Amino acid sequence: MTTLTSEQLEHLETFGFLAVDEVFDAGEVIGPVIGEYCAVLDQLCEELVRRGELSETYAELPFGERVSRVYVETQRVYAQYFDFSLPQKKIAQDTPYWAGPAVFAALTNPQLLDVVEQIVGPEIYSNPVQHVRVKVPESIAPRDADGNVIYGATPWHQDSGVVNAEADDTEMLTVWFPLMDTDAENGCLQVLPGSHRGEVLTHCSGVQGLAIPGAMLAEEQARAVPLPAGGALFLHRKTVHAALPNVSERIRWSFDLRYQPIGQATGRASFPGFVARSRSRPEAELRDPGAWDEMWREARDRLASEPDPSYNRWDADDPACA
Ligand SMILES: O=C(O)CCC(=O)C(=O)O
Ligand SMILES: [Fe+2]
Repeated sequence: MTTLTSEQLEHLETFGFLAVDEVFDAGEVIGPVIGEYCAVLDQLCEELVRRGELSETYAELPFGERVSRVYVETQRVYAQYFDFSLPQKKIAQDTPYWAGPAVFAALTNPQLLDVVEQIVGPEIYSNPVQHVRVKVPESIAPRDADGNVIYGATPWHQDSGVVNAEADDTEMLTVWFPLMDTDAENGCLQVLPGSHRGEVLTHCSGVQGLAIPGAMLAEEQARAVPLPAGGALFLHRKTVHAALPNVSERIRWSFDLRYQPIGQATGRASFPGFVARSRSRPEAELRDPGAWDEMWREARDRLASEPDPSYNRWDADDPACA
């Protein structure tokens, strides 16, 4: 078990982030996840070929090259096919998502939860704000009419800013980890050390989602956080962070998960979270990956017939966004 030192816990407390190079066994956790996503991509390719949108399935290529070929040939991004969360808007009965057993095993990995427990405490809830992010190199990435990469570098934001204000006091911990070694070239995260001590800042809608205006940030203080596969970055909910662009020749692939003490608001009440670990009531822990998938299916069915929830508390015409 990785035991965090008091220096590491102090670092998190003081700077709002902590990078740990060895959290879990990369082969044990990431291998099956990659295997599962290869099957998801396989399905996607078959579907696109059937619909006449892709010339061939590229079945012989490894995941990264295959997904890149699909994005380049179709000039589209299929992020939602891989994600284990639903979009914030326009959810339909057939909105794709992937909540498979290897992904569930990663979310509930005991080595990962051992570290989370040292920060969040022994009663751990898996917050439903969680994503897999596959980013193809910016040099070949599909772009919108204005030339912006469609699924590019995540802009500066706080994770508190992308959930409802009801979760402002929730002790939500973000756990970001790469499925491959990441560095400044292939688009690792960057943080503003100590920014978690401030308020929840104004977030404005932009091409890549909600973003804090540059004028509110001391960007020159940014610290890139490279990480090997098997390592993780832990972030306070108010730590300002962003991703660097993927200027490498390969994909950049990561998970971002959030955990919090059981019983606190998640900030996205219409999405399903679950008890990942409970030392006081172990029988409350969710252990069945099929049940987790079912929870997402039910949420999708329900949300498909309901108005879109809103997770953005700021006005588009907020003067800070002008
Ligand atoms: O991986 C990214 O590009 C962004 C991740 C992020 O913002 C997060 O983990 O909270
Ligand atoms: Fe984030």
